[in-house]
Amino acid sequence: MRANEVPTEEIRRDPAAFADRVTADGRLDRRAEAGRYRLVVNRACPWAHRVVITRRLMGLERAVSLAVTDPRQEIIGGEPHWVFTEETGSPGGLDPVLGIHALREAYLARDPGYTGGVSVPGLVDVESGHLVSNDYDRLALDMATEWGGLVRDGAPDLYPEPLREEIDAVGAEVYRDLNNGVYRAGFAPDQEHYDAAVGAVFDRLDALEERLSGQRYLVGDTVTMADVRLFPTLVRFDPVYHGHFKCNVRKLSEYPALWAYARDLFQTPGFGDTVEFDHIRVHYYWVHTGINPTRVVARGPDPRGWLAPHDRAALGGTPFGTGTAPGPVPAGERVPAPA
Ligand SMILES: N[C@@H](CCC(=O)N[C@@H](CS)C(=O)NCC(=O)O)C(=O)O
Repeated sequence: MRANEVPTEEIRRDPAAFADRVTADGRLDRRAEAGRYRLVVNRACPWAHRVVITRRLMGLERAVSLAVTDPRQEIIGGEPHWVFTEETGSPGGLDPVLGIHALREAYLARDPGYTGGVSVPGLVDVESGHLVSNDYDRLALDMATEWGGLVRDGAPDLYPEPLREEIDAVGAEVYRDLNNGVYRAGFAPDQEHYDAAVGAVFDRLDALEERLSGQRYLVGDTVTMADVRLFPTLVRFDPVYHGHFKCNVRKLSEYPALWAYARDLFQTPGFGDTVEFDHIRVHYYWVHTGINPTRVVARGPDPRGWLAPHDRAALGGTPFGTGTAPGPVPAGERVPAPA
């Protein structure tokens, strides 16, 4: 199903088309080298958002540059495609580094016969223009654990060995019921599929509310990949999933612990400074014409609520453990503060 079609069956996710592994020692497919790769994202996309947050927490901004596509996909050959536009800062509608207009050009550079879907995030080899990987999960995990000498001094351990099993277990439930669950609800082809999906969304939120009432972070005492996985869905919940995807049993802001947890992360460097609410609202409401044919973009809610005090420090824990917070967002990558 394409994002601009009326859903006729349950949403299905294909495995990543290209999934080359990038590591500091190059022992798998490719070597991580400063300046060699460009990360193509869209600020609306929650899957891309996880890689953007990880890149920033690990201080990889200088090593891997960032290319941001327009939240409005362009129809090319009948399908919506991620493109670079003047309006979102790419002169002449071309990415200044890769020289391409549509991300699909990097897929085709990699495989001229490629006919599958094109998704963000995409890691592109700057010199050849080839897509290296669109495997968001692996890209984020490898940046967190495999980019060795390229990460900043004081980078946190987002995937500590002793907690990996628990991070993966929590992450699998969050993926099924929330990250992907909201899409299953929003693109449900009928009442039955919607009821099942929306039930799972709120059962999971209820369980997380309980878990996060007694602890500051999802797993352990510091920010981990489990939080990086959950945050992009929470930050989109009230602006787009509540209305556009019909996940409206409750708002995030009606869950005291979850809402405070989400604000705590939002106010932690590396999280809120990667969120662009306008891109989120415009992308979802404008592109999904199968479920919102008028393309009218909903206005609310007022994003300033994200800056309210969270009072979560009393629960203990510290965001980066023995590490430190990332520095300021590089010029050219700043997003507007909620206003
Ligand atoms: N490729 C992964 C996740 C990435 C993904 O779904 N990205 C979305 C944007 S949020 C995308 O680019 N979809 C293609 C499209 O919208 O045409 C998957 O299919 O599960």
